[in-house]
Amino acid sequence: SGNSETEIATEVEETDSNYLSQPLITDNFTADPSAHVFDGKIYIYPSHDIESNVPQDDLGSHFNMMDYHVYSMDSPSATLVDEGKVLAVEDIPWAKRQLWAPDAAEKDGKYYLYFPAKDENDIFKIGVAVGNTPTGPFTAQPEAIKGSYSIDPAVFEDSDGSYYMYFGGIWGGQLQKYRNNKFDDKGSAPTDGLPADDEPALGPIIAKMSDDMLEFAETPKEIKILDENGSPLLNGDNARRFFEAAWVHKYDGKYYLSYSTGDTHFIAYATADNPYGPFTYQGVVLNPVEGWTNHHSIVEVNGDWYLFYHDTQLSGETHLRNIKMTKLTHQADGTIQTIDPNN
Ligand code: FUB
Repeated sequence: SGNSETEIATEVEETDSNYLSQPLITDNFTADPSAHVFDGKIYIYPSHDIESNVPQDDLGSHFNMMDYHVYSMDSPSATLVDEGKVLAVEDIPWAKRQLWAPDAAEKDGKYYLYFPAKDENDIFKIGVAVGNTPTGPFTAQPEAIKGSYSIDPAVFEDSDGSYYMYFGGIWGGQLQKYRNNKFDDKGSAPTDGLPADDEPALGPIIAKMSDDMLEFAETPKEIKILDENGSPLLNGDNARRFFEAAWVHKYDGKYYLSYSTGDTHFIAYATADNPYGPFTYQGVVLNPVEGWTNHHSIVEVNGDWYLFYHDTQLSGETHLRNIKMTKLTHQADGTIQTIDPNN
């Protein structure tokens, strides 16, 4: 097991017709791509996967990442440029390990890189690092964001100039250990702390950001995801309930919350008429990809919409992923056309 990074490029075929699209990066393993258009250019903020020989478990300990690179693209068909390493775990005073899925936001000419990491007690929190350009360098704040917990921050800029962070993920992401923003460790098995299967599932968490983008401006709230009858999705409904990887985009005045269903491996989505929801489940954006995790972003570039996602085409190893992109279609009735990663 364990391809070294130098071996990757020689192993990838030019194209492989078993896949809908090909890896964007072949000299590093990358995952969880958060894409944005800043100043007319595409920037991608992915996780940087590495082989650190930590054994696999249900808490994702094998996802033992140490730094972030930023990538840019002049247009959707351009070659990706590696802008280099922009933040490393040793530069984050409060963080000890596991730099998981990041996101970035721009406000008033400053750039904010948001990231989850475990602290010295192995508790996930969310941090922010600040830069003057989309490619950094980024300087981490000395402490994690006050009141933050769990993983997978996604910061959405609404049309009125408000910014909201969506975050959270169950099992390895530790969300099941919290209720009402309070930590209550219910045991060490991965699923300890989850609701019963006939109880409402845990939802992602939302908090409006402060004007300086460094803090939450309000007490974080849990988002409800409802089924077609207006009832909350249940914890046992693991083909539809939220697991991790929240992302929000706005299309035609509607808010689209997309997320991974984790152990059933879909990117699902739900819609609402305001950023807080409740959201109503609509269907599947992306069918399961190769590898356990499924994690994406959705972004508009010059009027066209794109899905950025990952799979494990280059390595065949669940923790050594490669990012990809493909077009996404909003249909006339507001639904998203389901994407199949394998043709
Ligand atoms: O990349 C590490 C973790 O795996 C992410 O934070 C999750 O969303 C999953 O993709």
